[in-house]
Amino acid sequence: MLKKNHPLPMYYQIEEFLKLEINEGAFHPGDMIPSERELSERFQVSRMTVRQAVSNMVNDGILYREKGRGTFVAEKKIEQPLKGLTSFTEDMKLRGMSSSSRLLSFDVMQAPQDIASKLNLEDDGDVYAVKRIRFADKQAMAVETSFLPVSLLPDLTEEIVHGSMYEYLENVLDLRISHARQEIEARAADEKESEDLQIEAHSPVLHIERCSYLDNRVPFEVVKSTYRADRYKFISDIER
Ligand code: 16G
Repeated sequence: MLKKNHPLPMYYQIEEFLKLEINEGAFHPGDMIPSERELSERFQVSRMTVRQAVSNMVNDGILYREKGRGTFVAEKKIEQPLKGLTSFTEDMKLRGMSSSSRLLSFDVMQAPQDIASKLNLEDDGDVYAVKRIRFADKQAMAVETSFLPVSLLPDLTEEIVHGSMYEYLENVLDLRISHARQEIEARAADEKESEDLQIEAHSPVLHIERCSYLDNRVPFEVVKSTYRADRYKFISDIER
């Protein structure tokens, strides 16, 4: 099964073997994998080698450990291409997943300085601050706070943002969403974020800050989003 005198180290071969088994459905998300002892007997290698393979897979987010219980298969991460300006609702639909939102707050306020300058607003420019938890198949994926100019969307309501905001902009207001600029950073979730996303305190998250524009180059949204890093990864094609 494993090749002893192979240039690829044994722990690496074990990782590849276990990944294949997971992909082929021998283990499903949430299943416990065999213990170190069982794996070392099965592969005829030391427990150290097995430990190395399992640790690498835990670091890669393929497996997760629960203290005192064992090591389990994690759910596959959602792969989000860094191309195409799609809404959360569209993203989930594309994957055959259901999307929903929990509205945490819906306020109208004077735009904070940094938001006002990104949205090209004058001093007295009011914005909506819409904070939502976004769910995919009922699992919390992201917390998003969107800032949108009141002047552009005078009739926005709580009911509208329970559904798709982009759908409202495009289909009801007939606005054309065109492009965006975003920054992605790694962070540890703060207490509130871990509570909203139902993850352990200080878990890794991906923080995205994005400014989106209409086709006439008018900025319509600044969003600050926090995505679970254990469920999300961003993918891009690059060329040389
Ligand atoms: C995405 C956008 C967010 C936008 C939302 C609209 C990022 C980081 N954020 O989540 O800016 O408000 O889509 O989704 O991608 P909706 O149409 O489902 O409300």
